[in-house]
Amino acid sequence: MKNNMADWDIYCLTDAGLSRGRDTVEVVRAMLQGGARVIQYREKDKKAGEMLRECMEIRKLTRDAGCCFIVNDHIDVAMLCDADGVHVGQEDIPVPEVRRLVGDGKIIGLSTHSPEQCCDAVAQGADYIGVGPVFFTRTKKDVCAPVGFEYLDYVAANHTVPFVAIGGIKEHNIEEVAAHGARCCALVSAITGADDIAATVAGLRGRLRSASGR
Ligand code: TZP
Ligand code: MG
Repeated sequence: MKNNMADWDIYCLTDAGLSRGRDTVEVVRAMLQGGARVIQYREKDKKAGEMLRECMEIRKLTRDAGCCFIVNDHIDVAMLCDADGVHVGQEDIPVPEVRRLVGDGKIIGLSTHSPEQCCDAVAQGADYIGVGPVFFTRTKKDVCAPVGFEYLDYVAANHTVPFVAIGGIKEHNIEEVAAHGARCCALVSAITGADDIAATVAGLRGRLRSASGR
């Protein structure tokens, strides 16, 4: 059965390059200590063998914690470790082809940046969409210009597909993002680069949940 996306709040992503030298599996352990309900493995500079090894370990940890586990880009790694789903971008394997590979039981997330991409994502059967970058970010290479709140407002007002706001979200602006309808926010650098990752995730969850009345 697909993971309960209604339960998602802070969507945590890994990024070894922004983790201040800390091991990715240890970073995930801290995210789980902070109460993460969904974690995405997103490593752009690792070899497939290392990714698979780390994902197998993360799968065990997330399963024990009842946390959803999503793998970015690598459908083969996602399937081999029995992740709950896979996340792709506009230039990756298209959603219908990903679906053929992973089946109906897995979650497929798609990054979107415009109303047209949102409509396409829904039509193609994405289970959730990424909406962003809301703010400027240095984390993603080849990132498009920030979409601001305009696109976020559009998705919140016009669609029922679950969505995750992303891009430049920090402790100081997460309540504003929630006020624009985001029940789930994805953060990379604000979490992986934090002194105390567990406390940061717990604090962000509290802020987001109370700002969105949960
Ligand atoms: N997709 C759109 S922006 C982004 C991704 C993966 C990076 C967000 O990182 P940060 O550090 O939370 O701004
Ligand atoms: Mg991708």
